Amino acid sequence: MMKEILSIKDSAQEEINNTDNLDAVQNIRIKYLGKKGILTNKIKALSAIAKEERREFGRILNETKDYIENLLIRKEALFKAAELDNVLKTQRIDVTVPGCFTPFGHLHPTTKVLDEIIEIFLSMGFRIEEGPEVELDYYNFEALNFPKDHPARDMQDTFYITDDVVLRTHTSSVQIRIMEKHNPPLKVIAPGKVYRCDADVSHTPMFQQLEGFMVDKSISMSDLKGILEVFAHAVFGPKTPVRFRPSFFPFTEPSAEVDIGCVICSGKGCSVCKNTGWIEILGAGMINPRVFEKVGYDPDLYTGFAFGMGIERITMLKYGIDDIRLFFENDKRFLEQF
Ligand code: 2NL
Repeated sequence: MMKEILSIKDSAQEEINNTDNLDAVQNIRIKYLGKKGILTNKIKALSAIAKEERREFGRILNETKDYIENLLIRKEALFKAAELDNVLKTQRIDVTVPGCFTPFGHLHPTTKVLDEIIEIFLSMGFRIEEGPEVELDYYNFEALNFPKDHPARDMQDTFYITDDVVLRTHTSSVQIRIMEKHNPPLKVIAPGKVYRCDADVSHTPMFQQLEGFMVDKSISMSDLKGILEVFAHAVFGPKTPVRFRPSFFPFTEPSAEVDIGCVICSGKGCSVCKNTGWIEILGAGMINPRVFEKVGYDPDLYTGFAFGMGIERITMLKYGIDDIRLFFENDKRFLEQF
């Protein structure tokens, strides 16, 4: 037994001395010390030896194992050092070579405009609220005084999930949820994605909207005019003409559409303003008392205004973009201009 151990030790030592690469060292480790290695097998065989001798052979075997392991580690260290030496000699780094330039990205134009608009309303004391994009028919239509046969409720205009669940068509639904939960005074904006069954140069099935409302005792149309004029002047410049034109929405009474002097032709008349000199930027009005009744407000005590705008539309007007689909194509030649 002793002879055998010594011969194992000698042959391992010789093999290790004669290796010339790291892989070979690893193979020798497996050959002698691996799970089925020569020395490992000897250690396993200890149990078959007479008890009196077992202790002594065990000790010698373990010493031999440590001895071989040490030789292996030293040899490995030698090869690793040589390898590093080689890398340092052959792969010198030239710190004077110019670095790679990583171009900076930036926010999407509609995100920039949305952020700008939000900032304007925050500065006037509005707070931001959000709500679900998959919405109950009740919050999207019913509470907003849409009659059952209103064309917007048609499957051709609205994405229905079930009979009474829709993809919200405006963020007014958020405002109803807020009014249901909180009593006036309230001054809220609700930005977010909305969905309509529509697609052409000025419509996409998803677009972003920002609606806002204010409710308190004795809020009037002049509050609405003041707030929206500040908004229009902040986005389109302080000299931009602003006008209110009578309109109709089920959720406001009276209702108005707000126009600015055409940003393309400065009011002279062009194809964008269809020769009227004016461009519509948003819809607004005094909240219909029927909406107040739905959310449990006393319409004799409270009044309020509300407005809504499409963010893509505002962005198109601000930058003179003529096709809404450009926002969704991710063409860097377009996006890099903002
Ligand atoms: C448009 C018109 C508008 C509102 C949205 C509103 C919300 C509540 C109550 C009453 Cl909770 N009104 N929102 C009012 C008038 C117009 O949007 O053209 N949007 C793109």
